[in-house]
Amino acid sequence: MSNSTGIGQTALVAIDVQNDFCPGGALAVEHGHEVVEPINAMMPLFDVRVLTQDWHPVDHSSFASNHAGADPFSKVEMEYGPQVLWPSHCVQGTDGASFHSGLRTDLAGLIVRKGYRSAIDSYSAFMENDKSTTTGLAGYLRELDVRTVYFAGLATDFCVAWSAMDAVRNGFASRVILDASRAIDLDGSLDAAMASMRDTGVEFVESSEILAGTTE
Ligand code: VGL
Ligand code: ZN
Repeated sequence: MSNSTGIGQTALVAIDVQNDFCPGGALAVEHGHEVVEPINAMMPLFDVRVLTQDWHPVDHSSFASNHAGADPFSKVEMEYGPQVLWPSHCVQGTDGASFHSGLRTDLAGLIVRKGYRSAIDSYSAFMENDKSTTTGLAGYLRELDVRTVYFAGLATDFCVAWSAMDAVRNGFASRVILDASRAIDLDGSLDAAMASMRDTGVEFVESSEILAGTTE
C-alpha cells in the first residue's frame, strides 16, 4: 500500500495481540481475540509489518503484586509519573506472553518487545513510560522510508493510543484502525484516549477502508 503522495512506505504495527490480553488471559480485554482476523487480513497489504509484544520480568514494577497491599487497577506515583498497577501479565516466556495462536506472525518483519525493564512500564511501541527510553522502532521505520503508520491491536486506550500518539511525535502520519482494536476502558480511559489521540493529530480508520483500498 502506498500513501497519498506515492512516496515512501506504509507500515502496520499490530500491538500486543497476546494471550494475556485475550479472553481467559491475565489482563483480558473484552473481545480482544476479535482483532486477530482483521489484522491477519490487512497485514499482506502493508509494505512493512511490525508486531509488538508486552514482555515483563516477573518483578515488574507495573504489577500490583510487587507493591505491598496494592490492588490491581489502583494507581501509584513512579519516579516518572503516575502508573496504573496491573494484574501480573505477559511475563517473559509464559504462555500468556505468547502471541494469540491465530495471529499471522510469519508476515512480520520485526517484533518489538517492550516493558522488559523492571523499573519502567512501556505502553508505547516507541518510547517507555519514562518518556526518555526509546525502543528503536522510530529508527527502524525511518530507515525503511515509512511515512504513514497504521496501528491496531490491544488495547485501544493504552498501548495502541500511546503508540499512535508517539508516531505523530516522531513525524509519521498516524492512523488507528478502530475495528481492529479493543479497549480496556478503565474509568473512562477509552474516551480520554480517543480525545488525546484526536488532539495529537491521530486519524481514525476502519479495516474495511484498508481492505477496499480506499485509504492511502
Ligand atoms: C497494556 C496495560 C499494561 C496494553 C499493556 O497492551 O494496552 N495495557 N500492559
Ligand atoms: Zn504490560
